[in-house]
Amino acid sequence: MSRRHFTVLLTLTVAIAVIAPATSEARSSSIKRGKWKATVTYQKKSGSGIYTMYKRLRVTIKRGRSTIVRRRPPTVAFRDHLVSAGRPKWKVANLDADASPEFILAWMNGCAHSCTRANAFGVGAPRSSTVPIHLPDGFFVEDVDGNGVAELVAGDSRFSYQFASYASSGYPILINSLAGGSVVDVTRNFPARIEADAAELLERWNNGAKWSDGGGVALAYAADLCRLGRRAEAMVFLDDAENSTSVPLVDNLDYGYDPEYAEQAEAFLVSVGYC
Ligand SMILES: [Ca+2]
Ligand SMILES: [Ca+2]
Repeated sequence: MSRRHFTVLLTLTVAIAVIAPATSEARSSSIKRGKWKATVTYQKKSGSGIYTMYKRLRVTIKRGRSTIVRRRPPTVAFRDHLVSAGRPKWKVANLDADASPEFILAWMNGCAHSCTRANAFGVGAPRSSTVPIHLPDGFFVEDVDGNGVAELVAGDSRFSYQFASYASSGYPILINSLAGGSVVDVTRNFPARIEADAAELLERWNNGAKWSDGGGVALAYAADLCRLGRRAEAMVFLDDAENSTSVPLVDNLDYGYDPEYAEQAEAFLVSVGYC
């Protein structure tokens, strides 16, 4: 190489180094299970600290050297599905009948509350290779009935802000199964867990919610009762709650006693399939 060519090349290299974005902003996170390895790569979009946003999520799942899945997280019912507030995190479990692990990627999509979105990347049947699931802040992977197939356990995010502030919202237990390749609500198969959840909500009610901003806790308790086949008891409870606790009023600026609380709470529980 001539001196002139070397100078041009050096100049170009320096120019590219200046123009090119810093590669330090590319990130990745991996998890291993046996011969399987799942990786998500992503790039910093904006912000800092716990407010950092990430973009361009890409997932690769390998078994040994073979790539089984390589794709973006699936498009689901929210626009910013490729944006994550905070780093995306992996969980791994066996979610269906075959012995291969499933990898679950969870990320926040930037909304204020109750907006963790998780995606299960199954590595069994091709049809179920990606299954979008919608769960609130924090969910657990747990084999609830000990049959070797894990379920996803959380509170039902649809109850957020219902008849209560966010902090005072009540969330009935929700148990999802992905055993068949799609998301199925199997909560009713676990009445003992619903009973335990109802007992916690009733304790919360008696320890304060019954006097103020308790519309969400009463709603969640009634939801559990309905799932236990105790709808009449749930309706009596909501009628009593209407007279004892305050809820956000229609204008959302003040709290008070809403004479239509019980009726509206029942309508909500019917609309989400509890009662
Ligand atoms: Ca499996
Ligand atoms: Ca199970």
